[in-house]
Amino acid sequence: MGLIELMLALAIGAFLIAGAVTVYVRSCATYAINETIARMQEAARFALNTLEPEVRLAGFWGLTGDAMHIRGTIDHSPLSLSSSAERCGAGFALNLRRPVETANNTYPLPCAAAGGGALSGTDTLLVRHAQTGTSPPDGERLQVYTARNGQADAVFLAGSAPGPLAVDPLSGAQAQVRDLVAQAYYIARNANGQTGLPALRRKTLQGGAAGPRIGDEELMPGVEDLQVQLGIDPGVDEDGDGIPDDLNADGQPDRHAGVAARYVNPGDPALASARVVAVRLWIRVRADAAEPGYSDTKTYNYADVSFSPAGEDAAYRRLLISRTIRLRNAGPS
Ligand SMILES: [Ca+2]
Ligand SMILES: [Ca+2]
Ligand SMILES: [Ca+2]
Repeated sequence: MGLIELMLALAIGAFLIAGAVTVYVRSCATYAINETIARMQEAARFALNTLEPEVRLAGFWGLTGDAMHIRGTIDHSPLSLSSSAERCGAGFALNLRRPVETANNTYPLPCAAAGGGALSGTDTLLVRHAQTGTSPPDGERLQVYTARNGQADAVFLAGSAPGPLAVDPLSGAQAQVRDLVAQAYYIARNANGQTGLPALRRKTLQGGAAGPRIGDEELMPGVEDLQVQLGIDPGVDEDGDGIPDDLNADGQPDRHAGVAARYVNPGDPALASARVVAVRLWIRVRADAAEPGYSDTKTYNYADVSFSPAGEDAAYRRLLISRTIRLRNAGPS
């Protein structure tokens, strides 16, 4: 082999190695990006899968769908609770008339948000319902008693039910006791162990030897926005005058179709008389680290948000997903 051939062989070899290295580096970068996207998808899905069953059950109380006549609630002979059960307000556990309660772009609760405080501009979502399964009376937690005759329906806190728990041999249980569920979902500024990375958190009514109290837990780091809109059913307008019919003049529509006519932001004046039949959620997730060379130029438009990442913020990958959930207890009436 002459010198020229040798040089040529070396040059070709170097060229091939450089090519292989480039392919390797690029596939590593692609792998890292795919990992980031997969992690964000997993986080968003986990958040929505946690929220969905709770929202779906909102307003479920057991043998009655009507919270108005349940005693012990803030509207009807309210129970007196300890300060630790009332830390997030007396209505946190006892406002059964509002199974879905929301605050627009703010955190409204008197109890402090964990994780460095609530992230401004994010919505807060409160959900209340009875547990899907029945429980024996338990003096350590708030429970809901409902009976087929509706006579003693109540939220209670005692080792014994406020009414009989008879079982009819033909028609089964005549009354039920279920644990009361009350939760508030919000976005905190800091995840556990990573300052500056927002996280989805939840305050939850809990039981315990010292009585009911409010716990707080991180559900998913990386969730930087929670937005909520409510699907409202204004009431049936049979006579076609454009106003929901109220023949008995009690200020409330006489009938509901159980279908969302439109979606409104929390705090919309229409919520005062309309019924909430569906909840639409948006979860925006952010990667936990900035990506060198990446710049997100998208504008995210959803709910009442229009967000264009700028400066350093644009170097993070993001994912926005949405889900609409029909409330199980909001059928026609
Ligand atoms: Ca909002
Ligand atoms: Ca009408
Ligand atoms: Ca009416």
